[in-house]
Amino acid sequence: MSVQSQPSLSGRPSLSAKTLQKYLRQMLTIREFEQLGEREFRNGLIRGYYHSYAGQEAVGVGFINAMDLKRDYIVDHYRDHGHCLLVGIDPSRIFAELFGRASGVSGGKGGSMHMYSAEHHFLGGDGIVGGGLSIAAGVGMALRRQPEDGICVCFFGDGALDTGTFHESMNMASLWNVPTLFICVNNLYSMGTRVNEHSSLSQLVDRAQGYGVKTEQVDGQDVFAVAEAAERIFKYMRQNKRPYFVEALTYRYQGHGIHDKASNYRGVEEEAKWHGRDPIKLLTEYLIAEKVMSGKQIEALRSEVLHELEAKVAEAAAAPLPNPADLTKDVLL
Ligand SMILES: Cc1ncc(C[n+]2csc(CCOP(=O)(O)OP(=O)(O)O)c2C)c(N)n1
Ligand SMILES: [Mg+2]
Repeated sequence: MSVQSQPSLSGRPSLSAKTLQKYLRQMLTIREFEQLGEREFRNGLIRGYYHSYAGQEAVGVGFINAMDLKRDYIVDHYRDHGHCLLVGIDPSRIFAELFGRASGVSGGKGGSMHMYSAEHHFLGGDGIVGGGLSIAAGVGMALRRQPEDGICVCFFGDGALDTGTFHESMNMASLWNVPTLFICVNNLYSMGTRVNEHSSLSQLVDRAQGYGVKTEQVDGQDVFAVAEAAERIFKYMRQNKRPYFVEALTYRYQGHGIHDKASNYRGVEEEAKWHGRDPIKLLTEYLIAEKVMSGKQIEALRSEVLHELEAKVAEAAAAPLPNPADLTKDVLL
């Protein structure tokens, strides 16, 4: 499937105006959050790594809104800030984690890649490529033994398909009927390596099908398409208690991490093409065409979101650093 050949949203009327406005706010929040985060990295408030989710917002919005976070769980990879926002973690606690503050969601000891909130059923980002897959299979197995029909959702990149744990996890999840939804976020690159240079098969879904797992591709730029697929897949999984594999086709706007300019492995033409199908732009155009919101209202919403997030940055920056005495607390020794 070439998502770039589809110029506009698929436009399913099943989503109400209220839902679409909520999705727009969420996508704008993620986009603005990442821009503020990168700004604060450059200002020296954040050290280490920063992997932006900008460009990939519709994938998280479509899937996480379809989850029931009273009974479902997420296991994530390191590109995790947007997902933390979507499960309802206060942005000041996410910024505080990035700033290494005690009020951070992981007590300021995890940083960008290791956000964690059991309370929000968010079982962590992970700096190890593929590291979440077997954990997600295990969580799914535990959920299968409980009466609530819960599902574990695992997000990972195209690069994770090249790890051994991908094959082990798919095999056991299929064999033991584990209700884990494996979402491979194919943003075309694993660091600077293009997907056709690291995957022997051009269709990533084919790599999961070998384990007898149901698969599908979804246009990750189109929030309607993601939301529709998510609702249908969750229904199937709750009824059938089976794993599922989705390849979400999308693009990351920034380099792999904040230190990567991406200019040595991809061109401006490719970037421009994907920006032409930006998930926020597509939804915005749809809302204006359908007279759900005016351009002015959308700009006002963007400013409101930015204003709110700036206050969260200030709150996080004023928070204290962790107590050195807590250094080994929450650490398995
Ligand atoms: C096991 C392991 N091998 C290598 C790395 C180094 N590494 C960090 S990110 C990355 C690329 C992963 O790309 P992908 O899975 O496509 O995710 P994306 O960054 O595109 O979201 C690599 C190779 C690592 N962190 N862990
Ligand atoms: Mg990738």
